[in-house]
Amino acid sequence: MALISPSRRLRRTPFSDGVEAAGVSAYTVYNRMLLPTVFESVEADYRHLKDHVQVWDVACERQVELRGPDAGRLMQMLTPRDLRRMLPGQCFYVPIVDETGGMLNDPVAVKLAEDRWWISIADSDLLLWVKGIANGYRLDVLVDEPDVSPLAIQGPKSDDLLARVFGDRVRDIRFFRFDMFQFMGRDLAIARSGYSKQGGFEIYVEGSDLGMPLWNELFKAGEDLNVRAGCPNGIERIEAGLLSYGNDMTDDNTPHECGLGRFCDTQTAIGCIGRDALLRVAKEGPVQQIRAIAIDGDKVPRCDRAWPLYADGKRVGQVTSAAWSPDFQTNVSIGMVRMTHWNEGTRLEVETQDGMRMATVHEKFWL
Ligand code: THG
Repeated sequence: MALISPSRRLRRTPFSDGVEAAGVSAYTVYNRMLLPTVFESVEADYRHLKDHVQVWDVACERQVELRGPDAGRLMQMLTPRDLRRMLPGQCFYVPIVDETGGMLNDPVAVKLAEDRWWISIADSDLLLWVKGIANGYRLDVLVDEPDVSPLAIQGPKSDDLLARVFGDRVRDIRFFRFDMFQFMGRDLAIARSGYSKQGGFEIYVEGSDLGMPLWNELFKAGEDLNVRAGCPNGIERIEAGLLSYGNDMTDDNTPHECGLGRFCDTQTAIGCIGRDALLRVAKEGPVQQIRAIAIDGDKVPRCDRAWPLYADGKRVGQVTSAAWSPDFQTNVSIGMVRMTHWNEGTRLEVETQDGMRMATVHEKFWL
């Protein structure tokens, strides 16, 4: 593919200067912002992520802030996950659905206070939907995109790196919880979360002016830990079964089709806009679902389009993300498979742009 032309519509991040100095070699566009995808090579980045520690510019995970007395009510209107027991200091992975039960986004909800939430969004224009709901229902809440840019620290040495910059208290942060820490006299939320299964944190950097000072401090502190700039890794996230909105699912899919039923409490999520629709589809159960799919043969080409899945020449689904896994010595992939063919061990054919391959359906992901 040719290069993408930079312009004001394609936003840089507070860390872009650091990302460029670190030798980024490819970007994608996410929420109209730059998201690095490769530094050395996807395979070399993968090895380093699993063995050391990386700093990821994930500023493109923009925040939709809800502020005011109706913030909690609005948040519950957006998701079928029951939020009544969620406390300030917690993060929840929440499917967001429309009135048909279709997925609009799969963000992390961050509860800062009863009347203040951040929705850390995947790649879709959720701000517009949320503003529309808030205004349409005349809710007493302010909805906007604050100057907050997540910086992820991921990999087995994440605790050691962050403890050097923020103190040993970071080691006490529990999974999907956050606590407040100071940097240059300013308060930052740091959560134990992130788009990998290698462990780590996400720093919600509030104020673009802190971006490069924090970036530089992390690299100085982590020199002997072999810290590097990294990014969500296309191999590791497939091994882990971490879904990519717009790739692995769209607004045509329900959370149940996406395997996100464990994040839905549709019976008790009173107020959720998609509740009635989801109660109807949940009664029948989904007729297709996300699966891990191992693809035979050597390294597959880039999965830049949906690859049809066939059984006996009939279409039974599609693969939407795929990569060669050095650790598992197979091509790992994520697909949506019809009920008739979604059981463990089912053999299928997948049509890549370079031809047909045999593949095996799995009921569990690799990590
Ligand atoms: N962190 C933050 N914002 C984000 C992402 C993130 N916004 C965009 C995108 N990633 C949203 N998608 C996901 C997908 C998976 C997870 C988080 C965000 C995730 N899932 C774990 C899992 O499925 O194993 C844990 C879920 C749980 O147990 O609650 O972490 O990464 N800030």
